[in-house]
Amino acid sequence: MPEAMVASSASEATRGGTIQQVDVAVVGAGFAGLYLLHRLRKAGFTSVVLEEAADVGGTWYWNRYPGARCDIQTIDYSYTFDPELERAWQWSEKYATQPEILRYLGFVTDRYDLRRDIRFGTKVTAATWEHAADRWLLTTDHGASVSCRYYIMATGCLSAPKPPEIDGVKDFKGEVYFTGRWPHEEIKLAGKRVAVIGTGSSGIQSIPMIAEQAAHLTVFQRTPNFALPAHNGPPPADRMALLEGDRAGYREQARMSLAGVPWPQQMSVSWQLSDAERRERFEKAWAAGDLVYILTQLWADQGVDVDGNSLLADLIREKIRTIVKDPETAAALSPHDHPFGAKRPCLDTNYYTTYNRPNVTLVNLRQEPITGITASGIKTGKRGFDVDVIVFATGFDAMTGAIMAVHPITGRGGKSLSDVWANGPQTYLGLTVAGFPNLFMITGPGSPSVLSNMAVSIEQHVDWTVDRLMAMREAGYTTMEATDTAQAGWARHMADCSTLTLHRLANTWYTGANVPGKAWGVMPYTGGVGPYRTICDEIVSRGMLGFRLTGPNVAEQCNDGEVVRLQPDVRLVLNMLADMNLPPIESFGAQGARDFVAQFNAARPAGRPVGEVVDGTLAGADGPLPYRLYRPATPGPHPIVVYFHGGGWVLGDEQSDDPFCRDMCRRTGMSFVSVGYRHAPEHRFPTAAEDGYAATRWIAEHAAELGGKPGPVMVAGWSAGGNIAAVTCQLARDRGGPQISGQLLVCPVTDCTFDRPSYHENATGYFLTRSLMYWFWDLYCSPADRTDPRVSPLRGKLENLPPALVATCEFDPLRDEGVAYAQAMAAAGVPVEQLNARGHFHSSLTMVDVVITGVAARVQMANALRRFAGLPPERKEGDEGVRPRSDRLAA
Ligand code: NA7
Repeated sequence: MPEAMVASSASEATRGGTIQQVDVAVVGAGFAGLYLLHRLRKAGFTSVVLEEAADVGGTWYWNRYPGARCDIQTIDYSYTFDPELERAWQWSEKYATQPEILRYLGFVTDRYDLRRDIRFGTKVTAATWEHAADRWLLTTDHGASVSCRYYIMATGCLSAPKPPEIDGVKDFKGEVYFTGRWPHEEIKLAGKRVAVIGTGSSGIQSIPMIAEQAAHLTVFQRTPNFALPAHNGPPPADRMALLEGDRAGYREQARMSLAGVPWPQQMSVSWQLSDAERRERFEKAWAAGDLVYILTQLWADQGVDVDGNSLLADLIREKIRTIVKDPETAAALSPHDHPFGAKRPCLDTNYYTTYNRPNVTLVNLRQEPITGITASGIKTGKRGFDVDVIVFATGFDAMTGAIMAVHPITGRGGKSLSDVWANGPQTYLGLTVAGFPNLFMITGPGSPSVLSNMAVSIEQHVDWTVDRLMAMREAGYTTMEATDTAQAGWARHMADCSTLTLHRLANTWYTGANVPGKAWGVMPYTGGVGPYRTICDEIVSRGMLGFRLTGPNVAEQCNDGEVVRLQPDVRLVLNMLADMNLPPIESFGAQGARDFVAQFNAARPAGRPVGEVVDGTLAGADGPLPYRLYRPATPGPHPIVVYFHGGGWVLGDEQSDDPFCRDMCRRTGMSFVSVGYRHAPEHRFPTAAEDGYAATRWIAEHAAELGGKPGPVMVAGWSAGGNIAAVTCQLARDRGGPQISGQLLVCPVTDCTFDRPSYHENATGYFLTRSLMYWFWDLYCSPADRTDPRVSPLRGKLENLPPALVATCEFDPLRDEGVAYAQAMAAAGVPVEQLNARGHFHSSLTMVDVVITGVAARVQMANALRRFAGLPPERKEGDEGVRPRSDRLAA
């Protein structure tokens, strides 16, 4: 008999007794819990939903403060699992009010007859994994306990309000309200003196409404937030037409997008646009009144780069100054402590204009912190404010609060979830936790959740979870648990993803910084909704990778491992390349391959501006060679780096690593001279090496003419260019100069053997293939010459070489020869710094602005060059590892 049927009859028998038996227990009857119940029922699982509130709605049940609305367009913030349901409901507004959303959820509940399996007014007080039975036992504050095979938290991300954290609240004699627990009955504020503490979304939505009613409103603001006009009204005709024109396509595009709303990926970068073009885009976005639009559609670097971001933040601050008449108030309302979007921006209706009203006062808590609450009102360090009503819009213990703090959850071996998460949430996919079998979280920490359209993320999580339960039932498994390896891998992947965006640079509820004592870390998955979905699907297609499955009559299955070992943006690039299904580059022939690379490079984002770019000609080993000089914007003379491009001695030219040269020029404050050395097969070994050496000598001799600092130069190169740079250092040492003060070798070719492990492990699938390397070698160098140190520098004398930084990438056939060269130089007494870029491929570090996660490596490389030149390191906010100025918020 299927388990569902056993449980079902057990449930019948014990209903009204002390334990209710079900297959699945769900906590929460909001967006997630309702859809879960519907899917579970259809799949034949017996289920119960336990809900503390008196009715459905979840966050929309509790958050009924004046002005509460969604901030994703409502046509996107809807269920999409049933086209009939979509047709049966019409939203009246672009951003629906809380009452309308609550009506919608009630409508869905009734349409699918869900209420009969929801126990309202019932709070779970403890959840314990019972190992002998392989089931969860839940105790509740009302009615029967529940025994279930699977326990699913559909508790929402923002449902545990933060305590007030301010002394004296209980002494206050007036009325106190929390936006997150607003009373159901009408609250009369007319004629009253009202205080609002907090200016997040809840404060910003409610303040204009409260100001219209109150005799006087005093707003206590700790951190100003970016707010954008919602321009609410009927659902916009253009979006409706898109949706109705191809509903299935529109929904699918949302599912595969980054934020769960179907906007295309923006390609132009800020420095490609003029001031006027940027302003035009900004004005259009300001008029559009759409959070996801303004967060993603202005320029490609707005969400990933501090400079690109501040261009946008400046324009918003300018708007605030234009709207708010009092300059001091405008200044206090202007955010300066976080990048735009790093903290959840708000959508408003008349927020900033509200501060022009005579009955509204803003108190800047950064200048006068609240010292306490008294019987008559609020005291700051400077003054007292007598009020009749205090509204706390102070937010939530987000992401983990509703799961962890609400009731003790005890997993395998008596482990408590609070202990396991004491230093921050640990999950696999934000869905499961090692040590807690059969426990699932819908939109838990570690999933895109609050950085996405929740409706899309909820449906994906519910579908994935219920599909897994069905597959397990089919195969006879009764438990499913994440492995430690998979969970640790996910934590690494999460950390990698968090270098992609600027969320790590703000103290917010995304990072736990809003709750005193909470562990700091970016909790939502920042890699995007579409990539996340493909990862979840990949786990299934790879045999439930990272999960241990057991059952009474089947052999245990555990296909252990990490699902993503590549950096997130490298994964996207490689997937894109795989989708293009290109023939091997070597099949094009040398000229065809050069044309292909030129075409490929033409499609990449334009390089960043530097002070000056000058093309010229220098004397090579055997005639003139072109060069391109990149000069910093700072006054010179600058130290000079001689740069050799990649391309296997066959492809590329002095312009082909343009974005990398610009990036390094900006980061180091040094001039880069990229050399157009001659290529094979027209010019075989040792032409490239001799050109490299001759060019370095010429550049050193003409340093002053090039605007550089006379004296030693540095050399740098990537791939075959790294080979030329390494060889140049050996030749300069042996031929009496020029003086070289340091070498930066990025994924260099250093040896002619192909038997190191990286050549086998990464032979295919990572763009630079083993067969492409064979082809390069064949075109450049005959077998008899290959052990010559001018092409295999690892075989040369390594003493007395300039200090080096050797960068290698994990998924690169050349990795191990780079490591070998670094080790051999170090053994020969050369000061060597080794950089092993985890999760990167051969092109990662030079694909500036495409592989954003390469920034940490580029910072390290730039610092090494500065050190070689005798300069101190330079760090700027936004670089990897640079945290917000303070890890904690001070009032
Ligand atoms: P938020 O966005 O967390 O906002 C809470 C606000 O309250 C924020 O301005 C806080 O300032 C402020 N706050 C919190 N604690 C204090 C104390 N102790 N003293 C003074 N000010 C304080 O919560 P919301 O409910 O507005 O919005 C939550 C999400 O719901 C929102 O992002 C949307 O996704 C929907 P701080 O910034 O911490 O300095």
